[in-house]
Amino acid sequence: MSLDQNFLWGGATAANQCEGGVSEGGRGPSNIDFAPHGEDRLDVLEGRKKMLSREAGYFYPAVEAIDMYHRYMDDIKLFAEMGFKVYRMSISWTRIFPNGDDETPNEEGLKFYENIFKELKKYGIEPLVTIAHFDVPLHLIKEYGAWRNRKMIDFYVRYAETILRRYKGLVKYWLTVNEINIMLHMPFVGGGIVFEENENQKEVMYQAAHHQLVASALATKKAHEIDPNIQVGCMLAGGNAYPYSCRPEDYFEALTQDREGYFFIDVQARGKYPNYALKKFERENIHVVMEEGDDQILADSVVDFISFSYYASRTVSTHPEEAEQTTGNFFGSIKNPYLPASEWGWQIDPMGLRSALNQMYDRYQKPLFIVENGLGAVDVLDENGQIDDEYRIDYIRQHIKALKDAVEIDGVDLLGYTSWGCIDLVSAGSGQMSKRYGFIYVDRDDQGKGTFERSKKKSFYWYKQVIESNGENLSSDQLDY
Ligand code: P53
Repeated sequence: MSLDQNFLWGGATAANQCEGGVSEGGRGPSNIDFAPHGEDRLDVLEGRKKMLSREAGYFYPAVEAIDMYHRYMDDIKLFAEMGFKVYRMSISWTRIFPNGDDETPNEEGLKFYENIFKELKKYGIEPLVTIAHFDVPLHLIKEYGAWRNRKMIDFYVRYAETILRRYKGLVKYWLTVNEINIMLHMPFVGGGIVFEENENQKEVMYQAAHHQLVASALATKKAHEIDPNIQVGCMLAGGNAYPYSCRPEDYFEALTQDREGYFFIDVQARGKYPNYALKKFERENIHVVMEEGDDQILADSVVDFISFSYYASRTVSTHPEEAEQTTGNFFGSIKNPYLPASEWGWQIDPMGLRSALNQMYDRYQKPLFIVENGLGAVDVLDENGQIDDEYRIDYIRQHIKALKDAVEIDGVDLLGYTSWGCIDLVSAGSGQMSKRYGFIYVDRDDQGKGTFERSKKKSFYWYKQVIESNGENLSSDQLDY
């Protein structure tokens, strides 16, 4: 058995990390425009308020990002050259509704994405579009407190309906909210949340999450009404937790941590809050205000497929003092003695991808889609100005082998694979350019210097061969680059 001939190979990006052009085409300001490079990026208290007025004198990498706003034609050409069948991207909310609560959409923004979709179609590339990828209009943050406010549901649904209608026939695959569980880990990035002093932060995050879940269900319903051919997916920041020991308590701890993420997908795929979550709210004094009818909304509109990002796995213990900690990938983790790690401490675990695919397929019995996977690494140009990124090839090769095992040996239903940051872009977590994921190198550094010029890395030629052979030829021995 091999992968289906229609398997969707491609790459993934997000508007906030690659477009730049933040004040062009009638676009309004958005949360990530105000997320600086450096340690303060994730601040959600006092510092954040300063950043929102750009008082603090930081460097804000999203402002120009990799200038894709002006270069998308050339970039799509490169994606086509690699043979992409699918390109995952996101729409910038404030290009469509500059303030978020505007009565009418911005035609220039709508046109911009229409041109992109038409360009993709020219090459036979299917767009996979995220409606909200770490993207909240600044005006909605300042006026309404962003997703903590129930009014966000209406603003989001109006935005979603506008683009679903406009791009009917051009876009078949939609994702409602990127990494919806990131709300619990990076609430400003995921939900535009800035905390007040001494408030119950968990309660705020779960309330905001409830609003996103209801909004996502309503958008899913609209999508199916507008075009029954549309396929809507949810999106989880994936990667499972291992128990550090075989203590039964450690096993249960791992299960509990996995449920923190699965909670969101349980609601979106099964249509109701799971009991373990309701019990947790009770126990931890988290009061989530739900309106009458919300249950029905959630039950009425479950997603068609389940997508997720996968970079690393985590390890947990009820006795963390017994083991060494690592930064993991924002989730905090114990160092797994069996796994190597990336330069950023993300623990590399291809087998964990096979396990995650199996777990999710067992749990939901819906088609899955790996919409992010890749290695953030520092690339160095050699004397000929080329990049021999065998480390990146090796990482992706191992993960492709693992997904093939999940499909071919275990029978998991997998729609496709889009590697993250198929072109170098700004890191969501750190704001760095030097944390590169791409097959295409972009001349731009952490201080905002560089020409934006694009060049092909060794992995570019390798990935082209992978797609050409539908995942059969994963070797990099014979590459002519
Ligand atoms: P960066 C944390 C953990 C897992 C995935 O991340 C995450 C994050 C946030 O950083 O985000 C996804 O750029 C996200 C992308 C992001 C990518 O992973 O921090 O959907 O926007 O760029 C990689 O290395």
